[in-house]
Amino acid sequence: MEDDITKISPGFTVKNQEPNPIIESPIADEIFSPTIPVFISGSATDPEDGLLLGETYSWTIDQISYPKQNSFFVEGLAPGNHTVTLTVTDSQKLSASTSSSFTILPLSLYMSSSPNLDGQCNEYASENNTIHFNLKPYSDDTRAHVSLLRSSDSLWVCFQGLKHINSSNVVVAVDRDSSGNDAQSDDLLYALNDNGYVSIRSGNGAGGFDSPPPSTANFQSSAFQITSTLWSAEFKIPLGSLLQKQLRLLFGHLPPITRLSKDRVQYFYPYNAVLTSPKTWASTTLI
Ligand SMILES: [Ca+2]
Ligand SMILES: [Ca+2]
Ligand SMILES: [Ca+2]
Repeated sequence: MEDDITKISPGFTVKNQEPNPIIESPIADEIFSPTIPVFISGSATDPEDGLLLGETYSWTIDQISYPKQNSFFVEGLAPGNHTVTLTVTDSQKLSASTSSSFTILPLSLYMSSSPNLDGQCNEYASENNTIHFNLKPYSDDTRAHVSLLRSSDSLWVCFQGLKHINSSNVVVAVDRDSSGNDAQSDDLLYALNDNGYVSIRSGNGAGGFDSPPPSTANFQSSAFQITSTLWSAEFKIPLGSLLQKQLRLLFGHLPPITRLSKDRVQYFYPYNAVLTSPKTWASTTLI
């Protein structure tokens, strides 16, 4: 197809030029607190089209896709380094990309007094050193809320707003030495079932959590019925000699195993964590 310019200048071809995407937020190597949503924003111009709108934007963070828009907030990213990529496409289907890296700081747990192990989370609100975050949203976009603190010998985790899902498990996984790609024998999965059943499993070193726990794996938990559809749960996990150490932690609400499938939804923090892969969990510093 000929356009006006090629009619005026025979033999001269106007080549479509690629668009120019810019990531405006985060700025390069920006550092974020772990429990605050990260603002992602970009813009793009094109020599032929001018300003490009958000529907031509394609975002990924660590290869995971996000909505086609100019800006959005992202929650539940794991502590560590991340890469955000913006790809924009002009009206002639020519694309260009740009990337930026940013860092989420580890969870930092300062010493606190012990709460009451009663399945309720109200006393966490008045404790300065509590860390608060959400699990990945349920399908109706509500989300369970997690409060976390530590005392001299224990890690305390309180889950609020848990949906009743028959035979589901509320879990905390602890990688005590922050090592290894697969869950190892010293990596423990603490679980409280919707029916009140408590279990502890350790990693088998080959991608599973099916080994019995060590005899030292003391664990206490308590559940509380808030309404007919919501409950809360509180965990007391012994820290042993882990003062001043790095851990990796995973928090989640898992639908029953009978619903296991390729597209099984798991409500984790970090949102995209993998149960059997501690390197995807939340790096945590005990201070
Ligand atoms: Ca163009
Ligand atoms: Ca309590
Ligand atoms: Ca480990």
